[in-house]
Amino acid sequence: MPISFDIVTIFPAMVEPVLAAGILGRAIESGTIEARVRDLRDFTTDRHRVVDDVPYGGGPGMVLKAEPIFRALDAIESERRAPLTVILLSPQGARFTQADASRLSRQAHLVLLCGRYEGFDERVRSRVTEELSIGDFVLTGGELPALVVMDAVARLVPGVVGDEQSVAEESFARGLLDYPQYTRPAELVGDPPLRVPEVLLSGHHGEIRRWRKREAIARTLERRPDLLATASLDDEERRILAEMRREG
Ligand code: 9WO
Repeated sequence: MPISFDIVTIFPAMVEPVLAAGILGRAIESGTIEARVRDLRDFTTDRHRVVDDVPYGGGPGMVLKAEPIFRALDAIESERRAPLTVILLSPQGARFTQADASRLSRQAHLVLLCGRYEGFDERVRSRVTEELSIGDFVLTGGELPALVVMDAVARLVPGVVGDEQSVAEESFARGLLDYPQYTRPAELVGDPPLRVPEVLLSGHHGEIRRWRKREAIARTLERRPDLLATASLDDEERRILAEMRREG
């Protein structure tokens, strides 16, 4: 059974082209994943298809009404005939991490709920399974974060990314930053010329493997030392890290 996503939004046009392009687009086309975009206005009952209203207590801006969202969730639930996992994207959510992506990629179905304006009627949260944030900033809506979460989850589903090994071995899966990568040509002309590190041209696979480990660990130590607390390192990597720490 392919993993399936329902994205609830008042701007389907913001979401649809992203689902048509690239690796996600190919995975949807081939049926490896399923995605449906639900226009929240289709779940209103008034002539003007109103989804927002003024905040109780006064104040600036508009708040997304609860009933259209409840009707959208009821419709999805009836189709699925199962309780829903509903993810709300907001700056108030828990920080979304690779571990969340991995956990969510094992679910059969996810609803991604995109907000707009100054927020949701708080009662919407009674139907929300988890609230996620992709970072400490405010956007104009939850659509881009929903696509970020979907992209990170979908690429972990078997068959979506061609090379399973690259997904399994990528740095973040193990809690390290990537090692530097190069492709042809071996030298870019200029002053100074920019050369690919000699070891990568050497054909010594053992040395290349160790160089990449050293580079990944050095970068992580330099830029994201917090990751090292939870990284899953092998014996050789632990030795390299200990040595780098000793030598400062
Ligand atoms: C806007 C605003 C303006 C004045 C006073 C208070 C305010 N709060 C907001 C606000 O948080 N608007 C949100 C816009 C409502 C929910 C959807 N929006 C959103 C989601 N912006 N940023 C996100 C988001 C989601 C996940 N990760 C990072 C950001």
